Amino acid sequence: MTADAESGTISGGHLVAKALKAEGIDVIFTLCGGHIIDIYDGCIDEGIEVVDVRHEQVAAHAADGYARITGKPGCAVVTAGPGTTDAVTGVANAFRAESPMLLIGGQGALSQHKMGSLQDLPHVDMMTPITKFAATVPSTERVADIVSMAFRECYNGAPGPSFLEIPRDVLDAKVPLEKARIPEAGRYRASTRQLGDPAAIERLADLIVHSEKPAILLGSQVWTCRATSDAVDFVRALNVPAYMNGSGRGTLPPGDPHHFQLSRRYAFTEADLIIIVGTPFDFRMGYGKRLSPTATVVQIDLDYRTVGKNRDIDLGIVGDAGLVLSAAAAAATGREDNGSARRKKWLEELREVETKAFEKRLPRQLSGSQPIDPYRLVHEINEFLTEDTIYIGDGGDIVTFSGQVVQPKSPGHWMDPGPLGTLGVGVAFAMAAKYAQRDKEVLCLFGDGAFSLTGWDFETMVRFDLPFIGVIGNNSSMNQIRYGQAAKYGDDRGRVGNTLGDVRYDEFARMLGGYGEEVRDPADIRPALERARESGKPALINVWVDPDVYAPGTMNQTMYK
Ligand SMILES: Cc1ncc(C[n+]2csc(CCOP(=O)(O)OP(=O)(O)O)c2C)c(N)n1
Ligand SMILES: [Mg+2]
Repeated sequence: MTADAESGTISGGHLVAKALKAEGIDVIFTLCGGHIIDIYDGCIDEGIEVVDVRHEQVAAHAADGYARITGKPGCAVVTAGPGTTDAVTGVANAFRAESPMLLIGGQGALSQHKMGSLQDLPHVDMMTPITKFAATVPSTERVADIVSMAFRECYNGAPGPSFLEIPRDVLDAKVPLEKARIPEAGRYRASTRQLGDPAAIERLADLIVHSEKPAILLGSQVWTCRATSDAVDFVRALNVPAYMNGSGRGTLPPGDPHHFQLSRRYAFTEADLIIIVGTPFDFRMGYGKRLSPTATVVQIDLDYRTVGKNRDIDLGIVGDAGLVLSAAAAAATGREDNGSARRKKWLEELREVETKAFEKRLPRQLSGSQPIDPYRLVHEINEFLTEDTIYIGDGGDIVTFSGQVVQPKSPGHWMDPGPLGTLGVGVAFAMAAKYAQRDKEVLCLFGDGAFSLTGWDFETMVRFDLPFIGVIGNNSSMNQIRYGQAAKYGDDRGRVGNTLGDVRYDEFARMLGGYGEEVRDPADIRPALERARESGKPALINVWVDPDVYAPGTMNQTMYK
């Protein structure tokens, strides 16, 4: 027991730590500042570990990543002013990715409000458009109360980030324990899971039972809702081919008869029923324009604002992916014939398209050319992943290649920034994933440009003994942007603002106490990955890839058309 507890008082920082503990949070990601140190002191008492990083953007991305991996909210704590502005990108990324995290920012003392105190900025104004809730904590007594309020708001509809600023005098002051409201674990917020309109679920069951050619897209919310087994049961019971995107990847393992990937465009053109689960009609979905105009379209989402946005739908259901899919499966199973046998031919048709597309690309994946074909690199990574490898993609063109080839073997084992497309999430996501799941292997594929943005936090991975396998697809360029520039302005004038040095990231890793090696021959990729695995250290394998080869996904981007 601390002296404060003995004296019957408690400070704001200790109240923060108690509120975090009530959420089951066991770590904060932070970069220090005088405004926030009392939170660290509280964390010591509550047994919450303080992981101190080298850039606040990384702290915020790590909180986002922690939320995705654990299903608990993540927390980042940063100082006032530049500490908070540095974290904006991480919060924004979590906002677009629907990831529940709390950013706590310091603030000048209330007693110096608007007097020009050190690092004073209007944080709440800045954070309001990119959070579900942003507020100032007005008094020490209310610190834990408002933290619990922020968590409640994180889970309103589709989850997302909250922001609180705590003025220095509010944080440091001590109040009598009995005056502070300290919400108790499990007693201050309710589950927000919703089943959806029962009539709509009956209708979905009807549609599926009568469909000859259905297809389902399992998006990120399938993972957010931890709906893996409900989704798997649904597609198996009703014999529906499944495509996956975002964090929904890995819901079904590769090789599963209902797992499809390369035939998606064909399926969405030929299907008579398309069920979109937990992913918006945004740029990744061509704003919903690429679906067959004659198909019946069903959209299931946690957020009512997403349903029917950008294109009309035939049936919308606002609810939890798992609850909705299991209720629909149950309703359909009650019918005399749920139609699953009739759909056998449709699955065979799609499998054929799938196999042809795979075989067409295979020679590229096995290419022995030097410099290395990026397809070969991502192929080797895909072969190397185990059921227990969490895969992270952080880069441009190289990650676009991997999106086609790399298939996570288990649910929740795929991490990408999400629709904000933020470069620089990789080290932070690796940090959060390894921290939360020590028994998992973590592999991150970086573009050289992406790694450079936040790469210094490789040192944090070393300091906290968080081994992971980093692979840099090094083309000494920002290739995804270069492609569009070359297409628009020609090769010469297109080579501006996108050229990076030939940097030895393997040496950088070794300098910081990690493992590193470089690869030029494709035959050396696999052995290098294995040595990185065996090193038991944070590792960077610097793979020189051909800078003049672009991913089809990059070449097809609508922004270049
Ligand atoms: C923070 C951020 N800055 C800029 C961009 C724009 N951008 C998208 S892809 C890309 C190039 C990335 O280069 P690299 O990571 O080396 O991958 P490559 O395309 O070369 O494979 C850039 C700059 C972005 N998405 N995020
Ligand atoms: Mg690059």
